[in-house]
Amino acid sequence: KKVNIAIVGATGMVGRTFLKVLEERDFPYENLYAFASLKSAGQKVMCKGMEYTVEELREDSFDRDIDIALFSAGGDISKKYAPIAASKGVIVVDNSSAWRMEKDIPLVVPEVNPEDLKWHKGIIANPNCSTIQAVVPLKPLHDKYKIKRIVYSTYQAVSGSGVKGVKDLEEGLKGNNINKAYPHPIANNCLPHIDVFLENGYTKEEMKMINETKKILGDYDLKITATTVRVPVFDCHSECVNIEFEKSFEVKDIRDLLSNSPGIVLQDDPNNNIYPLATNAKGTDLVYVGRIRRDYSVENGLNLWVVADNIRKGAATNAVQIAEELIKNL
Ligand code: 2RA
Repeated sequence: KKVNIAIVGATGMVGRTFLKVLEERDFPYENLYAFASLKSAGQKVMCKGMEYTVEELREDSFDRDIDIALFSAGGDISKKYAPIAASKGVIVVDNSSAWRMEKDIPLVVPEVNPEDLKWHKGIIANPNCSTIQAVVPLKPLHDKYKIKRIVYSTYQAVSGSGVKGVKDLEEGLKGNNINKAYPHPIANNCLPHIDVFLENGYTKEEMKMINETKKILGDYDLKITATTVRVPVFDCHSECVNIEFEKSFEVKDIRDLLSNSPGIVLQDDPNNNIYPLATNAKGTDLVYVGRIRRDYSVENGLNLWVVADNIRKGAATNAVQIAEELIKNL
């Protein structure tokens, strides 16, 4: 069934990737509407060889026949306009963090918890990029071995901060520390500071990984801690995931399970220097897993290295995959 789709934030980094992924996956839309702020209105964007004129997002923007709206325009825009769209019968897939932890809003990674789409009430939240790539391998492991505790250490690309982050690194590598996105030079630094610091000493990014993982896996007993770090890499997030299971396991079985789980590619042959790399993951929609090895410091402990494209699988593609699931039932 062909549907009418809207892109809110169409000229941003994720917005433009929505359009690219819709085209690559030949998403079956009849009409496409592109919305952005007044300053971007009038710009042209392309999808499937067609040119679309970006319109200014207004309260009456959804007073037309739209089935699904993909939002990536920041939390404030989502807070204001997602309910307006939903009130007109539009199903919103929102990439901002505005709605993720609301109890009646599903937080979905299609390979992990597609069943949660059944109870949406008009707004569906796309998880944080660093959470999405982690839960794809964690889900099959949790189902088979029951996870007790997770320790996340992330190495996140500057594209996670949008154009400002990319510019900070580009200029920084030339010796110009313009510090538009970050309080310190990102070139030649690892900044243990993504988003803002909270009272508990964690950053919002770290608490997103902790809280979103529990909601997506549907297990609030999970013990999780996280350190999220910005590194001088343009694209793709890399993550060290340390896991403690309730049940015992054989590493061979873990490798077999992961290589046969949806959305995962195993790249794990250290003797031949084979392990997931950001430069290999860029531009793809899969989650790459390697360095699979037992953590001998605890009973039933495991270490993984997980890499994915933070703008694609971490944001745009995950949202389009949600939209593909939704149209199965329209
Ligand atoms: C970041 N995950 O990497 C956050 C938002 N994209 O900055």
